Parts: sequence; C-alpha cells; structure tokens
Amino acid sequence: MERTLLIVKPDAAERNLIGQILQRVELARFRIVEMRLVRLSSERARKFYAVHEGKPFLDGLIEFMSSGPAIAVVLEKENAISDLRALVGTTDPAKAPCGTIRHDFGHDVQRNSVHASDAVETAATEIEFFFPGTQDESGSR
Ligand code: IDP
Ligand code: MG
Repeated sequence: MERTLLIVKPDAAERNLIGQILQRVELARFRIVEMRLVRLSSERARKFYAVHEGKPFLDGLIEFMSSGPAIAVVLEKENAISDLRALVGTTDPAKAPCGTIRHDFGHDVQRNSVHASDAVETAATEIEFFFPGTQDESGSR
C-alpha cells in the first residue's frame, strides 16, 4: 500500500466541487485515511511550494493557494502516487485528457482544482506538512 497527498484547491472548494472530486477519488478505489479543511497562510503556501522558488508563476500560485479554504487529503491505494496523478491529469487542464479531474473541473493552468504528490519522497514530505506524525500509524485511528 502506498500513500499520497491530494489537495482540493481553493478554486474547486469555492465552486462547491469538493464532493464531486472526492467521489471520483473514491470510485477509483482510493481510501481516504486523513482529511482536513485547511486555510493556508501565504507563508505556509510558500513553504509547501518551496520547490518552485524562483519560478515566474510562484507569487501568483501562493496568492491563489492562500485565497480561501482547501481540503488536504491523504489517500491510500496500491500505486497511489502514479494512479492519482493519472486520475488528476496534466497541470494545464486544457491539455489534460477527457475524464481527468483537471480536464473536467480545472479553470486554468494555475487554478487547476487539485494538487497530487509526484513521487514517494515528496508524498512523505507533503503528508508530514499537513498531518505531522501520522505516517507511522497503521491506519486504525
Ligand atoms: P503539478 O501540480 O501538475 O505537479 P507543478 O509544475 O508542480 O504542477 O506546479 C505546481 C502548481 O503551480 C500547478 O498545479 C499550478 O497550480 C501552478 N502552475 C504551474 N505552472 C504554472 C504556470 O505556467 N502558470 C501558472 N500557474 C502554474
Ligand atoms: Mg508538482
């Protein structure tokens, strides 16, 4: 079993798409093992996206991610990381395949409705960022 982090971003929460997005995730046989509504400060958003320091889109991304509530979700499944990236689609919703979350719900390349961890190490770091101390548990909480 593998764990990954999904964020339902502020653009999707604002448009009342939380339920529809989580439904797709559950239909794809992911188990929700942690979930919380979060309001990111710009400082926390900058820390979460530290890997993008120096990129031209970073300031806009931080402003967007701290603009309203988001939902942080830890998901569990075999091959969770790559399976969630496939379910989510490419960064730009206009280029994402039909039926992916970003194609169907994303507004534009910035407001693309969801975040999904991209590798084992980043998934562990990102889960720890939102749910510190939960990764050694068996899931029986
Ligand atoms: P990913 O979310 O598909 O992994 P990343 O390249 O890691 O894409 O970028 C992180 C986030 O930054 C994206 O999900 C999107 O919200 C935003 N972003 C990425 N590229 C651009 C861009 O060219 N313009 C505006 N925002 C962008
Ligand atoms: Mg990324």
